[in-house]
Amino acid sequence: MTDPSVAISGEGLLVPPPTRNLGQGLRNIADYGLTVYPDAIDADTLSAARDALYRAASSDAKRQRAVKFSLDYGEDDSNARVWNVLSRDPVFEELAFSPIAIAYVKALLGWPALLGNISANITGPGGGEMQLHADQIFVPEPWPANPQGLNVAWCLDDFTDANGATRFVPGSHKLNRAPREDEAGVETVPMEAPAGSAVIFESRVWHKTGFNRTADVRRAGVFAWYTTPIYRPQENWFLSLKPEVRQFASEDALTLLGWRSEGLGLVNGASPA
Ligand SMILES: O=C(O)CCC(=O)C(=O)O
Repeated sequence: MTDPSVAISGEGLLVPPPTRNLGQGLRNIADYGLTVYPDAIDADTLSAARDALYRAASSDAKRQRAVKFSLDYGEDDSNARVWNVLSRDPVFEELAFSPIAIAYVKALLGWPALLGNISANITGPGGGEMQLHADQIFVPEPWPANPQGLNVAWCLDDFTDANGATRFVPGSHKLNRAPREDEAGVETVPMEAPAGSAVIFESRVWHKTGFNRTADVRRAGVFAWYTTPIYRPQENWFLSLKPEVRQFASEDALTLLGWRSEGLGLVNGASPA
């Protein structure tokens, strides 16, 4: 089966309506691979996170530390990625350790789980799209029957078709494999969502950053990536995290960062204290 739009549901590329209900959100993820949680952050947090992110991106650019991404995550002058936002401003702790995100992580992945990475993608005018992918590309195929990770995308700007909203192949998680090279061009649908929404998607659903076709609109999204605890986090928190984050972290946050654990990541056979 090479055409996921046929494999999925026969209904075309539909996305589920937004919901704040966890049960409905989990059903959406089971059916479509994704769900949208509207108004997931209050206006003050949204504005603080947006300011902090654009400040960090501009500081990176001034210091020639900007990280670009596009098709191959490399060669695009308009799009920018900001890694490890947890160490850039305390407001990002509210996203990484948000009760909404943690509820989905516990329900979908179980507990303990790990925060693999939290970074931001800013699309810029004319910015290219990313390669179609599933997030658990590091899991050898055949994949287990359950998702090994979960992504919570925090929309800090409105995500629109024109400004490069993340594009999905809804239902593609049911194929339980990564897209093949000859499937890079399959039909996708933009997940349009107002600023302040969280787009929550499981690790097997195919997706990519969309083209930014605007003349002057940027699109900032913070992507918090969580996995079951058998995977090494993408970010090496023990080396990269600002000490203050750990110092004031909740027990759930310490678990997500690997400073509390069960079974793996122990110190002398026990969870780090
Ligand atoms: O920027 C986006 O919309 C998607 C980002 C993504 O899929 C990634 O960074 O792996």
